[in-house]
Amino acid sequence: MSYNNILTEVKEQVLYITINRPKQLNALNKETIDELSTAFNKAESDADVRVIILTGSGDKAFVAGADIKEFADFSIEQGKQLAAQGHEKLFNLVENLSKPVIAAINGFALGGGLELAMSCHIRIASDNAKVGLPEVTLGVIPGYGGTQRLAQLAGKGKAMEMVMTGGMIKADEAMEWGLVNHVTFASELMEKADELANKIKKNSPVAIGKAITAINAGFKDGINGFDVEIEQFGLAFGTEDFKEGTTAFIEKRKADFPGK
Ligand code: DAK
Repeated sequence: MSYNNILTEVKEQVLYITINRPKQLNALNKETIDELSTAFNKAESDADVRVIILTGSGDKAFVAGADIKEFADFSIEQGKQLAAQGHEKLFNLVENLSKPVIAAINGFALGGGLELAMSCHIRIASDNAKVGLPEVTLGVIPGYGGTQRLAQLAGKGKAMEMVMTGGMIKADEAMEWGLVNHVTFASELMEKADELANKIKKNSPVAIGKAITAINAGFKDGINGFDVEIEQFGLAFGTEDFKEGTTAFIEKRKADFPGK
């Protein structure tokens, strides 16, 4: 499948998705959101994909936000409708994907760009990265889950400060805030993402999917995360991955998980 705004490549069970609008600092227009949605949906059902690494093209930006030129003349109704669609199409899709998604933040991650990174399961930033939610400088608020996910990751006080000031913080500070898991030299960013992907892909894909479901459950309204954990834990016992994992341990060999 060919796309206009993203590049995709699968290598050794890792899908690399690169947002490819470097002249616009990879800003998310509607077509890019649609293409990302298609790529993530395809990855979910592709048995050859075990981990996904998402990054931006060029050395300046992961994503510098939603495409301001596109949303500049939206009405109240369009704003609400597009926010709801965007959540469903991309941001919640990524967060709830059963396959791990690593954001490799290679520069600016602003507004919708940081919101996209925060939807991913793990974030790594290059040392030149700058992140922020500058929406209030444009007269809007974060509309792709930023008010919620930033508070979950960094705490309410930090979220209030970042959203109200509209300011950016550097990679090291983002790590102190708990917004990113690792900071690397820019030249080593993809290497670090690959290192994590390689560790993850050795493990049971089915168990990983269940763990994502259980961890996410604790952040959803009206759902008891402990109950979901118990449910998912029990279900794991019925999987081929569980049989393979335990058999391999007893036979003193490395597990080769079928992902079923
Ligand atoms: N949208 C469109 N174009 C952008 C862009 C963006 N977000 N960010 C950068 N560009 C474009 C610039 O216009 C410029 O294009 P040309 O003028 O060359 O045609 C090109 O990328 C290079 O940018 P600069 O020349 O500005 O580069 P600098 O190095 O000088 O500055 C910068 C880099 C990242 C500091 C600066 O570009 C910047 O401040 N960019 C805007 C950051 C920002 O405010 N992002 C938007 C946050 S608001 C919605 C839901 C959510 C949202 C919207 C709608 N709905 C549900 C409807 C979310 C909104 C946001 O993300």
